[in-house]
Amino acid sequence: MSERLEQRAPIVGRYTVEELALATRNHGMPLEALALECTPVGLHYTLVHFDIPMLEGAAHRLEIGGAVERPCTLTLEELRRLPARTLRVTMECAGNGRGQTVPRYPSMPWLEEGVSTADWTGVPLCALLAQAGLRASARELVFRGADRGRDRGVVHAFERSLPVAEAMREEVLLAYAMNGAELAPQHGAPLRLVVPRWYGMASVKWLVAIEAIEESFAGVQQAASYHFRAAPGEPGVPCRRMRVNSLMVPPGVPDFYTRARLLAAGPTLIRGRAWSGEAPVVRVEFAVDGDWREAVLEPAAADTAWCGWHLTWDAHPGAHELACRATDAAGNVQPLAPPADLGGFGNHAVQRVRVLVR
Ligand SMILES: Nc1nc2c(c(=O)[nH]1)N[C@H]1C(S)=C(S)[C@@H](COP(=O)(O)O)O[C@H]1N2
Ligand SMILES: [Mo]
Repeated sequence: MSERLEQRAPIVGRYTVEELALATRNHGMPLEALALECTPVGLHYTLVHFDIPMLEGAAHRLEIGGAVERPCTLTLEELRRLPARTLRVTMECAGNGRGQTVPRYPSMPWLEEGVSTADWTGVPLCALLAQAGLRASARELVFRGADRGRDRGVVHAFERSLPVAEAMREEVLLAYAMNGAELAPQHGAPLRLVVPRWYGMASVKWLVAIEAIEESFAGVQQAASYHFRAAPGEPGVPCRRMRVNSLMVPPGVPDFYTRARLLAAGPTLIRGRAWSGEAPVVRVEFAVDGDWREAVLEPAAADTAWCGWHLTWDAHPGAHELACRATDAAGNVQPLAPPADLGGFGNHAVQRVRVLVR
């Protein structure tokens, strides 16, 4: 499918006006918010492909159909009456880090801030699918958002699918609340899917329909976009679980324009967060000018959320480059350089922070 669709030409060098427009519409989490385990709604990163639909909760309907015994239409009130679950979930955009790749795919030019953690409340999807009577012949569930636009030359609604086994995981939620409040418009009000451990594109916002299908879904956002491809023409590997990654709170104070960090010499607390959608994080290392040492790992609040880490660094005067690197229980380690990827997906290379110690 990818062959037949438009592909934008890669960019080398300066950021374009189109990238700037995407970067001002969408936004990342300011890295100082890594100090908080749960990201306040206004600081949570946002990624919106088209326009934010302004939906009314009272008028909202969720349709469940396709390969189910009992197709149905649910109001938000009906969903709220079902047993709810709240989960702390770290979500990261699959394109996070794209802005640091060379050449760059023309899309949201995240540097490293397209990640956040929130408490999502809603109905486990598996309960609704059981109620609707999912047929044994069903292979995937397609989730449709209310937003529409054109990408890769095709006008479409934002739609993504999950294989039945993934959709049936008890932690997959139809969420109507975030951090204890109704969803904000930019985060999918009044109803969205939340797929813990997967990159953010799976968590369809402004959810209006779920359809069980007996084949694999061929929509643009599923079959063409969101594939790891090292070279043009490759069928690619679909982006699914978040790769192991970590970030630190940039220490000291910033220079306003360059964001370079300034700090005083002496013992300095360095702290950050680490996550992986594949397996629990088991190790975080920290480097000063390429010299690696162990950080102290803190327990995660939930296995669907990032964990904290910290250490004390005795900062010596001079210009230094700090870095952090996480490893998960499956043996995945962050690379030192971005993995080659045409779409700029899954860049989990170590974060580098330049500091000037005085
Ligand atoms: N309907 C719809 N759902 C969507 C998107 C979108 O553009 N439309 N963007 C996806 C992507 S790429 C990401 S990373 C997450 C971001 O969720 P957030 O903005 O609440 O952080 O939403 C996903 N769900
Ligand atoms: Mo994303």
